Amino acid sequence: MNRAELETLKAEALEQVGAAETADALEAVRIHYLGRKGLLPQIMKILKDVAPEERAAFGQGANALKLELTDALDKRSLVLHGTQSMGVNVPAFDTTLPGRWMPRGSIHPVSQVIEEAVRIFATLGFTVAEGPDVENGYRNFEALNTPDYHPSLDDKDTFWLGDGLLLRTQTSPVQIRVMEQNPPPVRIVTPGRCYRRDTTDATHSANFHQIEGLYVDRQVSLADLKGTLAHFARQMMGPEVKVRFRPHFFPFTEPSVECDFTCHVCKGSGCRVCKQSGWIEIAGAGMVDPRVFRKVGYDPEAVSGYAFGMGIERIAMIRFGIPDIRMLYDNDVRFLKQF
Ligand code: 2U9
Repeated sequence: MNRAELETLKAEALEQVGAAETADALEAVRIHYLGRKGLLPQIMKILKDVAPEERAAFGQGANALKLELTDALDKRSLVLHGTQSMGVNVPAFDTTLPGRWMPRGSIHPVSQVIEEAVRIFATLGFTVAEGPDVENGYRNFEALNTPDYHPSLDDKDTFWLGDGLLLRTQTSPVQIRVMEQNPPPVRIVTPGRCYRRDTTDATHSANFHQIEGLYVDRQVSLADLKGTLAHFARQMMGPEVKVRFRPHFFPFTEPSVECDFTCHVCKGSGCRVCKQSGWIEIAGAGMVDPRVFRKVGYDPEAVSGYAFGMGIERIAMIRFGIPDIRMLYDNDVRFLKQF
């Protein structure tokens, strides 16, 4: 065998590597050329019979053949076994296999209402603030001008955790945190989970969601509050909804109001859903009590503000016609995927 024959052998070997369509066929090519009893070991054996003046060149040619062939085998093996991606061998993707079924989730109705409410208030300049579910009695009650003899502090209404900590009964402690840390003006909404020791029934859940709002600046008035809630009502329920305000009492606002929207079912004429009144109670609100401002270091002579709060589940039930609050927490996909 001479050098030219060696070149021919190399060309043949490389062609066979390229033609191998399976890993087994490729392995057969490797064994044929590089295996213990393969062609290349045999060539090495006859090296001593080659004429001395040709021997060095022949040896180099045989080595080059071995290296090139090994490289070509490795590369072809990668192609047959898989593709090289980010330095990792990924199994070859079999495009003939049927696709895997991936169930598509949907946004929970409670999250949908929160997203929509946040979007509406964002168009009015409100930003979102969030805080922890575990709070202390000071931020949940005292800073909100709720005296320690108030019934809502009772063990049968609030989940106390010990060491003066509790599960927040409203998201108002978030507003306290924001005011403690930022000078006025403040314009925030606080969506979040709240907890009350309520016995569960069709309209009550010990765990529910609120969105509250707070706007503090110079000369904020009750008229601003009414305009904001009326705008929210029309955006959330449709342009024909009407809004009314009734006097109320909350420890943290003065004056305080409750806000009703016309019934979405009868449009105000009276039906079973609104107990013939034509109205549905949606939100509580009012002008922030000066005592609350003093607690966070704001000057009630310099600034005023309004605050409001509403239950998300209640709005979700009205919007989607859900008759029982517990359906929102059963996590039955047949129910959830309808929204
Ligand atoms: C600060 C000062 C005042 C937030 C307010 C209500 C009235 C209210 C209820 C609606 C339905 C709770 O989920 S619900 O049961 N909320 O009636 N919330 S005013 O007032 C604040 C908040 C923060 C610093």
